[in-house]
Amino acid sequence: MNNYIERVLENVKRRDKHEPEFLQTVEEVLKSLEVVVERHPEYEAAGLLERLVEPERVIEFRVPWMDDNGKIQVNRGFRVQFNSAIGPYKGGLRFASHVNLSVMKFLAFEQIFKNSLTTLPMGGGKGGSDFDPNGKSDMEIMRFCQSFMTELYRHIGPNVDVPAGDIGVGGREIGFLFGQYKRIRNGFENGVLTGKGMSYGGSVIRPEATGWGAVYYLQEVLHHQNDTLEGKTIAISGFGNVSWGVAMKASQLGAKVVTLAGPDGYIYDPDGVSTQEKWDYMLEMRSSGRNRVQDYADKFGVKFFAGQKPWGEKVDICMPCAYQNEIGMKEAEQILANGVKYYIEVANMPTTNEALYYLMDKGVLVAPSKAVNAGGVSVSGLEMSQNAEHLSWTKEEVDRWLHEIMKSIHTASVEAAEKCGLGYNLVAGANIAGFMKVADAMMAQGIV
Ligand code: 2IT
Repeated sequence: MNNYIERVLENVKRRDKHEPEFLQTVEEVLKSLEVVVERHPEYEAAGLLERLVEPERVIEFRVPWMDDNGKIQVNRGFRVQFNSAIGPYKGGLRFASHVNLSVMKFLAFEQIFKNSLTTLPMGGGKGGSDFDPNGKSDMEIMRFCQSFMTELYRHIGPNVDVPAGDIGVGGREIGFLFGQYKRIRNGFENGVLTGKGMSYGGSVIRPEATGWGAVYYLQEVLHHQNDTLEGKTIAISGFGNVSWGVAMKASQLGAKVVTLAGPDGYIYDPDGVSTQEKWDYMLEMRSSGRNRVQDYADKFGVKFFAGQKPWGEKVDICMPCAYQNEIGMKEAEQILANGVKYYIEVANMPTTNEALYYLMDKGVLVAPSKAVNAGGVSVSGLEMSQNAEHLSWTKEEVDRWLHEIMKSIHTASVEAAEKCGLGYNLVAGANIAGFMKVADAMMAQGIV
């Protein structure tokens, strides 16, 4: 590996050794930048990579709230403001029990490159809490969100930092968060959050955008390989908002999602998750707070596999849509043994680095999450513009624009990798393309 990159990486490994997820993403991104760094010696002179891997600001705070039994609960809140070279910090809030500083930093770091790829002016940030909304009442969730925002409000703003949803944060949570922000600020600044409801400045297609965008990106990959979606079977994990969008768009375009997965196991639906009734039921399962995918099997009379992951199923395409690191070597070997041709990451960093490079080495076509799932934040960027300009676009306009953005992300990745002599490498291509714009901006802005 390039000397400069190696030194930066060693330093991160030493200083951030207790943050495994963050180390993992830094290693993956920097590894892609070898050719670029060799062509641009001025980056080393400007300490560009050392600055890139250090967040501009990390905020950690106490979130006290009262549960329905009158008991005081305390969670930990975070906002990582990682890089604002190309725009205000932008990125989701995740409420889940696995949230910690390492997870927040990995997500914020990924977000820098993802947001850059969208071509919109958005920096990288992420936040959240180790609060788990599953099984909580609406009033508990409201009290938690109000307490969370009572600290967060002082760090965010339409031109400063614009949070959105992620795992555990959907329309309901964004509503409570916005209500409290507005109350404290005494002003209607709806550009401070995205993923809002339609009645107070939300964008059409924002709920669908991540899943639909992922399928549009997949279409580009297939097109590049002279292949099509028609008749393809797809295994996915998760059963939330992103999985819902993928299942819907894949069926509309002639393919079939045959698995869904949750913490309790996975379901196999040979007919595909391909009807309005099934899509609606997915939303019901998610909002029930039961966090069980077995409910789908019971409702539609399909098979449920308790405690198992879906990656042993024989399909054409795998699209992990749940959590980080759900695919390690064991799952990668299953995927390879099943002759899966396309491995399309959708969740943020669903693959361990070892498994990711293994699949690529063995000739599986791999697409990286920071490109594939960028449709969500792209429509968030659009929501920000609509709020700033007091206008609203139609479903057709937003969908057409989302489709174009996903195409352009694929094209930019292909071109960046080719320019560096790396062939059709979507992983390196996304990292390089995302990095170049941020690097240019950082170089122009001096040592900050
Ligand atoms: O991972 C992501 O890109 C998100 N959770 C969405 C971020 C956003 O600001 O819409």
